[in-house]
Amino acid sequence: MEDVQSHFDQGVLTLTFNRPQTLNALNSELLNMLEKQLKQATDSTVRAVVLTGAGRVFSSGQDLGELKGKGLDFQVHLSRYNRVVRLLSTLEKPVLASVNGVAAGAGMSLALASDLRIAGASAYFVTAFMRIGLVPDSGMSYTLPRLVGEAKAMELLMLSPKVSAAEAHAMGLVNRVVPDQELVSQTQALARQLATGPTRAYGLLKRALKKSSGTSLDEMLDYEAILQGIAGKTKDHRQALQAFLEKRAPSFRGC
Ligand code: LHQ
Repeated sequence: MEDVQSHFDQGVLTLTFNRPQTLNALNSELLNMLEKQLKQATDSTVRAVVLTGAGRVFSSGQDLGELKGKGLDFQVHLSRYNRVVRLLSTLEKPVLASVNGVAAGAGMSLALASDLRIAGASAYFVTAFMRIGLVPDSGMSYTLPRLVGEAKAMELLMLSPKVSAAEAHAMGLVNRVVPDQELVSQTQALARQLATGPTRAYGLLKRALKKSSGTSLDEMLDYEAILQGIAGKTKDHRQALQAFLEKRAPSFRGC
């Protein structure tokens, strides 16, 4: 069985962490496979990506057995995580994390590096790093304060509490909470909605929001104008404009 299962349907690439015996703990093999599959997700037929976990959880984070067993080189290993996080962040199409059960440690980092998060009602998040005397990695010290603010991020990182799906929703950590039994269907429905959207514009939107966090309004106004120049030339924009004027629904092709 593959450590990351891949399923493609109607423009949606679903990547499922598949090591249920360790609660989908992330090890070198899984991360290498995830990196390879995310690189393939740049193909234009893929218009949305879903990350999720097989069995009862999303992911328990770094495989602690691997850390203990092999005396893993932290720097080499972290570069695997970092390549994956960079791919998630720069992939010019929506990435949706569908969180079942728990997302812990670097598993939570991957959920936070996605563009949107949908969670089952019984899911929870735990930063976990401090519980084993480590600092946040895989981008969490960047993504978490941006999502929940610095004070809350400090609390979640220092004290490592269990954060329920409802609490996560209230603090802006997840976008939607749905009944557990509807998580798969609602994830796929949202992913299909994204996969029929203006893919180029979504990609440019990702660039814009990423740029905005370290930029002044003045610089951002110029950058927005550059991106709009690109979006304004897409076929999707032109046909959506025409559709609006003709009072009919647009049909996005992703180009
Ligand atoms: C596991 C794991 C796991 C292996 C459960 N590994 N087996 C760090 C270092 C270096 C480089 C890169 O990045 C990082 C970042 C990190 O991710 S640090 C944080 C690592 N993760 C954790 O510390 C979480 C550890 N796990 C837990 O706290 C709990 O298992 C959670 C809260 C996830 C779930 O609790 P339960 O639902 O009560 O399940 P459980 O604890 O009974 O676990 C079930 C099985 O899964 C069990 O194995 P067993 O053979 O006894 O059934 C666990 O040993 C195994 N497992 N997490 N990360």
